[in-house]
Amino acid sequence: MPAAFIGLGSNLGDRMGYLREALTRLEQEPVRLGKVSPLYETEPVGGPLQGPYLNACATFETALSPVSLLRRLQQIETALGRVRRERWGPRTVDLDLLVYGNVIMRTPSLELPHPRLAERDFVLQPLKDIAPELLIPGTGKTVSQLVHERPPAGGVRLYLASWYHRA
Ligand code: A4P
Ligand code: MG
Repeated sequence: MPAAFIGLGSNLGDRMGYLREALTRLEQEPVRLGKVSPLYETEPVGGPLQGPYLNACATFETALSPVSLLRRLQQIETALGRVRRERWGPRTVDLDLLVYGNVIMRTPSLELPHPRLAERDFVLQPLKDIAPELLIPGTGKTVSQLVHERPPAGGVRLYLASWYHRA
């Protein structure tokens, strides 16, 4: 089964509670959860003035296609009270599909790998914790290499190493 990697983020309300609930709901889908990264507190990138995020990454194996997986992630976001207002605005929970196997696709509703992955420390840092040797399709580079090429990550600090207990 292909391995999928997702990025989780929250900067509204009970941030850690939302991220835990998102993973618990994901475990109710036909997926086999693998590693979950530590939780980082991160300064917001882009968008309006907003509070700090908690970010993490997780990996799982799944037989769901990329499109059905994205749909389920969006359903979980909605169920957890995500209201889409402005792009890059504050949210209770954001679930981004970062990488799905070696799939490369560019459609309006789904781009794989996630187009902004390589320039975001709040994604790269937790992703490196769970998959340093993961080759990002289309870049020819591993997560470790991408991290190495970035200026030292400011605005990303370890918040909690172990925060998710499997359902
Ligand atoms: N979409 C296309 N490809 C994907 C993909 N691989 N994964 C489409 C998920 N969605 C994908 O997303 C907008 C549209 O992207 C969807 O309709 C989907 O079909 P959205 O979640 O509705 O809106 P958004 O999250 O505000 O926009 P976007 O462009 O996904 O923003 P990002 O890149 O997710 O950035 N700062 C910190 N520190 N931490 C954060 O987590 N997150 C953001 C959002 C901004 N700043 C942040 C953080
Ligand atoms: Mg998003």
